[in-house]
Amino acid sequence: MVGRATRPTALASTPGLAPQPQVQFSDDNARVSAVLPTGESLEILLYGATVISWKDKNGDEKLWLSDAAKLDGSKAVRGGIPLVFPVFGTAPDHAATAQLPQHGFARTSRWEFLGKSTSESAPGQAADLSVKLDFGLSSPSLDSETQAKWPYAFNLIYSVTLSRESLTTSLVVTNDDDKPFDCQVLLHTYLRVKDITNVEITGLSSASYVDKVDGAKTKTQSSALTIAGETDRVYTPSTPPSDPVTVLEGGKTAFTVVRDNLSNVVVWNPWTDKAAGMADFAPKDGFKNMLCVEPGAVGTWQTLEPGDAFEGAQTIGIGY
Ligand code: TA6
Repeated sequence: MVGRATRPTALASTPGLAPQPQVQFSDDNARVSAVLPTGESLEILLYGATVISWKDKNGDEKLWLSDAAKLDGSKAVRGGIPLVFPVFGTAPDHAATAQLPQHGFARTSRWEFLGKSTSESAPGQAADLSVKLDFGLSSPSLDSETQAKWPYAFNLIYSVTLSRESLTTSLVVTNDDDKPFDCQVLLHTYLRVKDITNVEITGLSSASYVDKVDGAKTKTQSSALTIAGETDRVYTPSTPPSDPVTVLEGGKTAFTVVRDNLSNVVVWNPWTDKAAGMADFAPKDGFKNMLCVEPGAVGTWQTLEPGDAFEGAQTIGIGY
């Protein structure tokens, strides 16, 4: 475990080695940041282990973050990549999670930074071109009120890997209890787009979905998805998770999202009224520049027996 530091600490790298990713950890302002030798960068808040910034080699931000987002742990971050666990939304009919807040406690808990690892440069390769940052959250680190609401022994390991043209986030849930528990997992990614009215999403055709804007009716996606109003849908694609969901802007690929062991994709844009109703959503027309594409296992419950683990991941690729 990395020791408590007052000033940002640059994690050491070996002299003479190829240029290395630079990682800074600041316990005080609860952040970890990383920069690749080629310029790509990342910033993660220990509150919720929330990725709050991801920039490409040109310094262009890929994630949307509200100007009014709370970054002090007082509320889930409005933007970036909040982590949803152990319940998606609220589940009043599911006794074990009925008392938990919307989207669970992982996104509002303070995680620990467990350390970094970098890719080994292949002989002759100029530089180490990816860095993996690991974060942990386990039941003893929850406050007593939350422990009382969800009295299970668990361990979460969250790994964020920054590479040149992609970002991978993977979550491992382990049941350390002597009784089974149910959970749901989702990576609530807020992608930044230039103009939502110019966006098309492919890779969901013929997928069934629950339309939460239309009385939770179950429907089937016919063609590419465009966003022209409030959208809140839970998709269950019939295609394998390895088949990408692609976000195009003006016909050009902006993002590809590939899932691993996550059978659902939630697509969300609050549009005008919902954005106006959220105090931490700013600017109010910010919905024109964000699109949530959220891989998850939320259609049913994952039941973990004692000692069992569940792992799910996403890889977001950048289209230049
Ligand atoms: O993932 C989509 C969704 O469940 C929407 O229903 C909307 O509520 C959104 O999450 C944001 O939830 P939050 O609790 O962050 O306000």
